[in-house]
Amino acid sequence: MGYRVVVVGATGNVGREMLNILAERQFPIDEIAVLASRRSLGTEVSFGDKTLKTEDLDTFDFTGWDMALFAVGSTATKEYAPKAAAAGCVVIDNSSLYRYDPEVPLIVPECNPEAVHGYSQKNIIANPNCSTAQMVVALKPLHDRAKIKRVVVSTYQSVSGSGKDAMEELWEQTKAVYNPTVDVPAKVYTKEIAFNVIPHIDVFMEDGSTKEEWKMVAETKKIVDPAIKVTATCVRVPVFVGHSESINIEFEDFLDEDEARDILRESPGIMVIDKREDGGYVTPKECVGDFATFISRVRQDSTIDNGINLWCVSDNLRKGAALNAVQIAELLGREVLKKG
Ligand code: 11C
Repeated sequence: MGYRVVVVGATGNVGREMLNILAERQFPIDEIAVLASRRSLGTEVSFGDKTLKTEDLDTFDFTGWDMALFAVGSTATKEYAPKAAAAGCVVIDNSSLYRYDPEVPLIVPECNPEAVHGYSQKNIIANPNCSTAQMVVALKPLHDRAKIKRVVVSTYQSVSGSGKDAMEELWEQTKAVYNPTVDVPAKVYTKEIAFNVIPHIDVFMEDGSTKEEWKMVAETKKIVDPAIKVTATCVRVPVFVGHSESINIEFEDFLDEDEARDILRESPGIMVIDKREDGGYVTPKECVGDFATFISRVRQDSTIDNGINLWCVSDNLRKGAALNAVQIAELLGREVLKKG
């Protein structure tokens, strides 16, 4: 026996990846419904070798459905997730709406799978922000060994994190560079993204940081350890898919770079590619479509007593969103619903 699963926001970047990953991982499904807003209604989406027609989120009855993977913005989530949850359908939500709610577990299955049991407080589980998800996969096993005090992270985030319109904007601006008669003004971003980098993701906060940077701080604390201090600078780069992060970690105890590499190599969800030679590291282009979080450039930071630097790359639509949501669904099935 399998599950009755709903994917909400099935026509977006993340919704489509959720369907791909549910099919790729052969998630035990008896019935699947794909929902979209009125605007995308009737659009067809692929699920394995099938084509599914989207149904109307506004009128859908969640009663009798086991779980709903939400991949819509916070406004639609606010309206529809409580309806699904009240109907007895467990919501796995990719928006930021519930992430910081103490009654909603925020889960990266490699880090805090035990938190799944907290789902019943609201019948909702939150999926973290993409830049947090890949970072905590790397931090958690190192924290278990040498206790992390502080993390300094700089991100290089792909445009797919902002959705399909942003991917289109990068594509059109890139082509326009070779055709000076065409002007493609910035719409999604505040400045041109083609052949540029923009140190601004999400809205500005009062302290001068951005919400994306704040999310990395708050979510790492909730998922790994509230004692870890994180300072982040989040930057958009002209890459279609795949977020990269330069991470500097200060530990309480000394951790040798070889041991750090070995720990990461043995840890779930991580692939270490670290050859210290030309091309012996992973770039975002190479991680697209993969499940792993890739770690390269592990090395001692000799400017502090107990420091390690590393480079972390992952497919933001997968580990950063859809894959993590499906892993939560698998965890919920295995530990709680026990149907599959
Ligand atoms: C980006 N990290 O790359 C964002 C996208 O809170 O789920 C995901 C935003 C979120 O723009």
